[in-house]
Amino acid sequence: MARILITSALPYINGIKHLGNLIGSQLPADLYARYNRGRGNEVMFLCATDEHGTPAELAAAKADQPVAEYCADMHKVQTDIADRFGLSFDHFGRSSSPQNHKLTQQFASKLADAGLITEVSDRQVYSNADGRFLPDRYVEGTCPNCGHDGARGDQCEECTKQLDPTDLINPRSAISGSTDLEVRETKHLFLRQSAMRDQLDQWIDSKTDWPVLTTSIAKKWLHDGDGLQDRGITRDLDWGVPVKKGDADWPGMEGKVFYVWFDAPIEYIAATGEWAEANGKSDADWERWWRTDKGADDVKYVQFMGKDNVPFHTLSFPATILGSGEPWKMVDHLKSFNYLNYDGGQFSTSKGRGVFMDQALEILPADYWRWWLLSHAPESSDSEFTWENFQQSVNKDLADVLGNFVSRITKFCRSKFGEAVPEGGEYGEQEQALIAELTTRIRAYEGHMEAMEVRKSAQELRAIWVAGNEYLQSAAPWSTFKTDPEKAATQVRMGLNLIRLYAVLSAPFIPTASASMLSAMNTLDTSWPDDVAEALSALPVGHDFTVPDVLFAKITDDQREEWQQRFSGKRD
Ligand code: B3M
Ligand code: ZN
Repeated sequence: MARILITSALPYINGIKHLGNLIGSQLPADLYARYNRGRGNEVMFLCATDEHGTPAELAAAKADQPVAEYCADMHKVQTDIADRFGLSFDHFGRSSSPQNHKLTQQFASKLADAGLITEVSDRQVYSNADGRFLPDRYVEGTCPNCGHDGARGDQCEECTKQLDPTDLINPRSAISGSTDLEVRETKHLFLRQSAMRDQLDQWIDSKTDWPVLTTSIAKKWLHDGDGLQDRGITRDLDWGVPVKKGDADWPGMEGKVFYVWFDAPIEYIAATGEWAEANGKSDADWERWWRTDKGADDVKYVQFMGKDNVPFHTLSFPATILGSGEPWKMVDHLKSFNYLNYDGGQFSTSKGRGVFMDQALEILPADYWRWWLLSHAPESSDSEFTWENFQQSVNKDLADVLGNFVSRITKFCRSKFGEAVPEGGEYGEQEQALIAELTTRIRAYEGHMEAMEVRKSAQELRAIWVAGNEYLQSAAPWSTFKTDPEKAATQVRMGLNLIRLYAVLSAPFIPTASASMLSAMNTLDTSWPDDVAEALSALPVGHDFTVPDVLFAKITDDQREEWQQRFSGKRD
């Protein structure tokens, strides 16, 4: 049994995420977590809300709430939505937790001891109109790298370049819109990333099995020279982890907090501590996932994220860990995603363009979305959500191929043999051929899942459903029954066993439908089909079942048009 540690990039606390965010990290991470649990591996799957920094402060100000209260409320909202999407986190934490405060301050202390932190008199943007410093997203302007207007002071979303507010051309305050800005001196801590360049370079070179998207982004920032500038890790803000050296005050840093991108990845570790506390576990129970001196050396650690987060996970966070000199578990495999676009443009949180997670669940259950998003994951390039494509894949894959199969076989059995697995005889030639085909396909499915090839996994799963349909079509028990009822019974027994098998294989993609299928088949047997022939005899003769409700309803043209209209513009 392997031990798999899985983290998804932490969604910012500022509002409900859209489907593009969901498919960029949390959903594929969930797929992988569910698959590994299904294979009997020990899984620790973590996520949390990313609560510090300017996004949180700006959103709280907009909601007219104190920031701590805003974050507590939004954490509940995000937890509930994650739950309803079937995101099976072992713990969904908060980067504002006491565990993260403590760990972040400890990391800073270790880095300082190692001589990797310097105190710099830094130049920061100050707004005369707002009477305060404007770190990160408090400043907006034109990207010096690609010319995109609307780049933020921390990063350009368009070209992914990490920025400092002073880099922006034509800067303006995100609070007041004022352009009456000046640069003032203020003291800050800098992490000497440049001193760790060779170490990071070697570490990335050792990751030969990483996707090209990941390594190319990392290498670009490493070798362009400016990717590994020393980075300011403190800010003039009220909300965040106070700058301390472990438990001790840090002279000169009073009233400052750590930069959100310094504490956020540390929350991956801290969330595991939160998990331990919430479940009455000991420190040793979470440390065995993270400390290589305490049992974590046999852990496989996989991170999921959108491409804009890659530089922080391949350079900044590893610099924190390597620099601490402590034996923390580092990422083994980093799976990154391109962007999902929406109906001829981009998803936009600010414009309310596209479907947001709460709205999606108002119109259809989670499995419909999970299937479409995962089977169209933006892996090798950006991909696009269109309502036509969504309607087509739901109606074909889910309703026609899978749903129809389940409905046909259970209803036919009920009408001819009653609601129990009929006896018939041994599986014949046709069944053996099906078993052979499924064996090949299931082994391929496992290979794709293990390689985190999300689209290929979905394609293979669909092919597995199709194989069952084709079998049913050509075996045609409804005709066989007229001349050879015993043979028809054998075919139906195969069909019912296929439903259980499909429930097990499909659970990572469509957990709710899988649970309905298992419950209709009246079984708790979710064992993985290591031996397909055996798996297709799991439901014995005489085993009771029921005909399930319709698993997937088709999307009508009217619905499609209505939704297309509804999500095209400004969010109300
Ligand atoms: N919250 C950025 C994002 O949601 C950020 C990820 C943090 S992962 C440690 O795109
Ligand atoms: Zn840019």
